[in-house]
Amino acid sequence: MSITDDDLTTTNAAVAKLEGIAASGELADFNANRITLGPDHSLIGPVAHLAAERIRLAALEWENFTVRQVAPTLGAVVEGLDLSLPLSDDTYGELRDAWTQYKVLFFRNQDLTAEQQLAFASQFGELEVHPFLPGNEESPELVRFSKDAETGGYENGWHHDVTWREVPSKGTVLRAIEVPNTGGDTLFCDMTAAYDGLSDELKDQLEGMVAVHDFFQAFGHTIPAGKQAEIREKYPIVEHPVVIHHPVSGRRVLYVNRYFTSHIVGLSDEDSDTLLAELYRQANVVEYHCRFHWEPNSIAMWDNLAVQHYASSDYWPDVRIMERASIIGVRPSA
Ligand SMILES: O=C(O)CCC(=O)C(=O)O
Ligand SMILES: [Fe+2]
Repeated sequence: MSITDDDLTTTNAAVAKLEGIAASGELADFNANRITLGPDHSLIGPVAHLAAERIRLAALEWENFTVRQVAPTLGAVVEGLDLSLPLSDDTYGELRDAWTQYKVLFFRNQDLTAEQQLAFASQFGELEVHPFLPGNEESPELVRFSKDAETGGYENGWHHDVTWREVPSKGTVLRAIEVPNTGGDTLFCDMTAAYDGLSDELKDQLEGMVAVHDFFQAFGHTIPAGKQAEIREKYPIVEHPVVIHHPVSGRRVLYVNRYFTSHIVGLSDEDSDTLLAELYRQANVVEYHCRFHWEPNSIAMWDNLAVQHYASSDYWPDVRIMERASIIGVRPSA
C-alpha cells in the first residue's frame, strides 16, 4: 500500500469523535487543564495531542504483512516477512511506508547472518561505517555492541545516532545476537510527538534556531590524545536546525540530543543550557515512548530522524550482544 491523504481520511467512529471534540474546542481545554508539578514544571494530565496520530495509525491497513502497534504514535511489530530473503518491490514499498508511519518496526524470529542483515539494510540505502565504535570483524558496516561484566552498556541516554555527522544516518537495523533473560530493553521516543506537544510560544522561539553537534562529548574519551587533532579535522563540529522537517513524512521533529548537541548558536551558555535542558526533558515523557524486549533473533529498525532511543543498562554483568547497520540519509533541513 502506498499512503495518500485520502487513505488517511477514514470515517470510523474514533475519528468522528475526535473531530467533534476538536470542533467544540475541548481539545484545547484538555491541554489547558494539565497540571504543572515540581521544579522542572513537568505536566500531568491527558496528553491530548497524541489522539489524532493514534487514530490515524490505527486505521492503516497493509497488504504484504500484518502490523501490531505497540504504542499510540510509534512502534509496530511486523509479522509475515522473512528478512533473510530479498523483498519484492511491492513489499519493499509497503515496508518503507510502514517504517515512516510507525517510526520503529520490530521483527521476531529472524535468524539472520551478518551478511543477510547487511543485505536487508542495504535495500533501504547505502550503509555507513562508524569511525569510533568497534565493528564486526568481517563487516565494518556493522557496529558491534558486545557487553558483559567487563564492558557495560553506555547507550542508556536518549539520543539520535551520529548527529555529529553532516549527513546523519536516516535509519538503523539492529539485530539481537545474545540477550539477557530480563532487562536490556531498548526504548524509543517519538520526537514528532515531542515537537507537537511544545507550547506555541516555545515553537515560535525555536523557529530558525540552529544547534551545534559534536562527537567529542560522547566519544572523546575513546580517542587517544595524539589522534584528536586529526579526527577533529576529519569530523568538524556541525550545525543542524533545532527543529527539522522529516524528509519523507514532512512532519516536524525536535532534533537535539544529550549525547551530541553541545549548544544553540547565538545564545549565551546559560540560556543555551536552560533551553536545551527543557528540550531534552521532552524525551522523558513516557507517553511518547515505546519499549522493546529483545529475544535472540529479534530485529528493530528505527527511523533515526523521527525517534531517539535509549538502551536500558540494567542487565550488568550479563552478556548482551547486538549488531547495528546504519543507513546513510540526507542532510537534515528546517
Ligand atoms: O543496544 C541497543 O539496544 C541500542 C544501542 C544504540 O544506541 C544503537 O544501536 O545505536
Ligand atoms: Fe544509538
